Amino acid sequence: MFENVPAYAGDPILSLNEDFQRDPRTDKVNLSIGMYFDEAGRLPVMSAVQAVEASLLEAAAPRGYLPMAGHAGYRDAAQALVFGANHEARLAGRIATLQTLGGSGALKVAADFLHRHLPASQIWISDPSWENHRVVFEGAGLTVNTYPYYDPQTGGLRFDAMRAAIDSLPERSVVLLHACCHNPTGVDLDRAQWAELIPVLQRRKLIAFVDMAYQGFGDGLDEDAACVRSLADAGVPLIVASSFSKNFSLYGERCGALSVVCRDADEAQRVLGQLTFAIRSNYSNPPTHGAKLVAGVLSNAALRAAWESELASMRQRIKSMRGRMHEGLAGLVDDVMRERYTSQVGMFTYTGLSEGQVERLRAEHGIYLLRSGRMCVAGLNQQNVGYVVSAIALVAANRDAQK
Ligand code: KET
Repeated sequence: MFENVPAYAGDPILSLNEDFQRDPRTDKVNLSIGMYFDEAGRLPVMSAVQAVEASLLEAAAPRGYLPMAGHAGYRDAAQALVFGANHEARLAGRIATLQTLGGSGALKVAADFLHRHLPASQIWISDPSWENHRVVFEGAGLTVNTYPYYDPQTGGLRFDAMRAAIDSLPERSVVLLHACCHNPTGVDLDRAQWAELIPVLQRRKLIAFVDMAYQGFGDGLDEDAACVRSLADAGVPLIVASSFSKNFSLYGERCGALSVVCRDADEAQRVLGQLTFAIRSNYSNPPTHGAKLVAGVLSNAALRAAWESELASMRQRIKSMRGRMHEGLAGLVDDVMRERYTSQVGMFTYTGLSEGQVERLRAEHGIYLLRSGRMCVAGLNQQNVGYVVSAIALVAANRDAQK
């Protein structure tokens, strides 16, 4: 029956992470997957999460089904975190928010919704974007196109080309934007660029679809969501996929949310209903545990403050590792390759290393980056950063051996 099923080539991120786990070398360094590791190289279990978990264990509550749209307290807390507690659209009941299986689940549920209710609309993603964007959207039947984004010459943004491309899209096209800490490049729009782009989306009658998987890892929780709030203020039709995987360090609990900002509360109710149907037809309803953890932290002032401060120190630690790379590489690589460690933001730096150089880092030094040259800076620490600097200097200096 299944003799003609071809082999799965594997995923460029998750399969590489599995290769890393199997690598027997003791000095190996995992800079591949977008996960935050602490100074000791471990995934943090945040103290506020531990406190809620202890109380859940104590209560030993029964495990019924959640509603299809998810845990009510979680949905409300997730919405408030994305839009700000007092955003007008929120107070007016114009935002439909549902609990999803991570940020990925939000992308998939929204993609199913778009495919069913706006079948003529195509989606545009940045060039480059997170590899799985194309996979999820094409998997849901959408046609995926790209708009210019990254400039390999400068390690920065091709903003004019990006804006011009978006300014020429057909009405009702969907534009996927990264709220902050762009994956894979670490290159974000600044405030002035958002202010220039938002009227274009509005005028061209486009739908903004914002992926926010790294809220709190750029400049701060509110700062990182500023573009989402400006889009909502401007009345641009808006879909937001958000995730607690990284900022709560709850990867395996699959905690995400999908929010759609509508014109009025009635439209929001109808959209919520159709999104609920998309969930029912995919996996029926979401799991309880992670939702209770997140809702428990966000609804308690003291735990929330503890979480925010722990997240702030994670953000600071990433910045200090960026500084260490920048300092360490002085005189060893050219300035364009070096400056990006401090000019780019969030978990990722697009190193500009070639595929051949990335392969040498893995084969000769046990240092894992994505083939695209993306480095997860959050995998660096005081112990390994010097080793990574030296290895990059070695492979970057030997240009003849690049391919
Ligand atoms: N969006 C973006 C931009 C993103 O980087 C990730 C995960 C997700 C969504 C998915 O989030 P989740 O809540 O886990 O469903 N990115 C990292 C892990 C992965 O590829 O799955 C990464 O890029 O390494």
